[in-house]
Amino acid sequence: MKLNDTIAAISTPAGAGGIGIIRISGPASEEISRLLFKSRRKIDHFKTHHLYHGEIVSPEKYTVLDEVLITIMRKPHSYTGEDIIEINCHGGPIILQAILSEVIKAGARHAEPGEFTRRAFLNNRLDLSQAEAVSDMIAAKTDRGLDLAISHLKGNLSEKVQAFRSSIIGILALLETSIDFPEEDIEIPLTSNLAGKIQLIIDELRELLSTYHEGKVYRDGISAVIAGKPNVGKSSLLNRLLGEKRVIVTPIPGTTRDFIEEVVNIKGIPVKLTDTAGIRDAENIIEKEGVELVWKKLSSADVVIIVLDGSEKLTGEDLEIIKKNKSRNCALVINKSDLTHILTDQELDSFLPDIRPLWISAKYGEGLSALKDQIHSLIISGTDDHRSEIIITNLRHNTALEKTADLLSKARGNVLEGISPEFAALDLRESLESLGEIVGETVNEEVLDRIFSTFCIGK
Ligand SMILES: Nc1nc2c(ncn2[C@@H]2O[C@H](COP(=O)(O)OP(=O)(O)OP(=O)(O)O)[C@@H](O)[C@H]2O)c(=O)[nH]1
Ligand SMILES: [Mg+2]
Repeated sequence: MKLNDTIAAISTPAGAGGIGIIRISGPASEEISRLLFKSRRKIDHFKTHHLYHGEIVSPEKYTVLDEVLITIMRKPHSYTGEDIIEINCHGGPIILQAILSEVIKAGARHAEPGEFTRRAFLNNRLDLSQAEAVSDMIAAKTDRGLDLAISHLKGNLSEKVQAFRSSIIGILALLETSIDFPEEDIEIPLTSNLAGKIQLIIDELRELLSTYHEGKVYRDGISAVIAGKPNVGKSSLLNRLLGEKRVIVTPIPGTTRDFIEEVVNIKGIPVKLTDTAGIRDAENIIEKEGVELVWKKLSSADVVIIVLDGSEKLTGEDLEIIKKNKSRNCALVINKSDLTHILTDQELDSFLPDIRPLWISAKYGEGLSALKDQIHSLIISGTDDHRSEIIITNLRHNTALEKTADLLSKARGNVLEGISPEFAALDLRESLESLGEIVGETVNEEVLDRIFSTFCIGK
């Protein structure tokens, strides 16, 4: 990938909006703007990081394309570390495209996905874990997911990684002294002391690694499937959790045929909630097919929400659904609590002794917060709920930290066995490399391509 040319892209989302932004980065940014931007003052006299009013004019046709505001952010104090021009124009797709094509004609090239951030990384404006946090911030599905991304962008994870690195370098220095001057009388800490120091780092790494489950849940979310016989109120429950009338609800059993999926925010967790067709002995081929699909869907769900109708007696269908899901991560909901209670908790106790049923009314919105609490605790157990700021959310980071911890364990083993210190030193050096992968000091082009290709264009 070329780094010395000038790139441009529309940085605002597709579609119409009040304002649209075109971003240009690279050495020719100012030259391109000089060609297209007309105002009373000369661009050369513009102060960096100030907004100026003017017009974008097509140099070939001498026509005004739009009235705009532009900002020059001169290097090195810009997002990419290069000269950046941002054109704030009216947010119509035709206007934006017309201005972008003039910018391209004037010498820029279309930016690839994530290329602005890639340049920021290559120019040391941020490290790789911070660059990934930029993408996570944009993709965040809940406020909690956003908080975690911001913490990474602020460099909290990078700082922690650097702290691990300096501890390892300290140990490595001790080992290397004994390798370099074996005959000299240099005091090397006792083997057990050295092993103890390595163990401390391993313990800290393992603690950080234990946050990954939670981090992944808040960043990527989980899937929950609502299941039950027809007419118990599954669709009503989805609508209620979503806060809008998304699914058709009628008193006719068999109303829902296909899966309906929506993401809802349950206590900071993005939950992909699926409403399903009611499970029953299907009468026709369409329904049979639908029910088959429900069983399949249930087998891959992170959480199953079993819904029963509290105003009716338990049926064979209810029992079949309970039986097939009781060993899974499930919540048991008794709906229609506003009607006369026919079902009792005691009755259910014999089938599901370990699960406390929750009475709700999907129709009137009763008992929903207890259900949300239960879904949250099914996913994140009490001990998992870390309040610390540093939480691992990214598989790549998790893998690198695991590898680091394994290499440190190997080094510790070698120290304890009294094997020549070269071996432990080698393991420690490899562990440093593995930590370096997180912040991007030891990654190759291929990894960078993979990471930045998931970004949006213009970021
Ligand atoms: N009284 C009362 N009625 C409810 C409640 N929840 C749902 N209903 C009613 O029960 C009927 C069925 O509701 P749905 O949400 O369509 O039930 P479903 O489980 O999706 O049904 P299928 O799609 O046919 O499997 C509708 O008439 C709802 O208004 C509730 O909490 N209380
Ligand atoms: Mg339904």
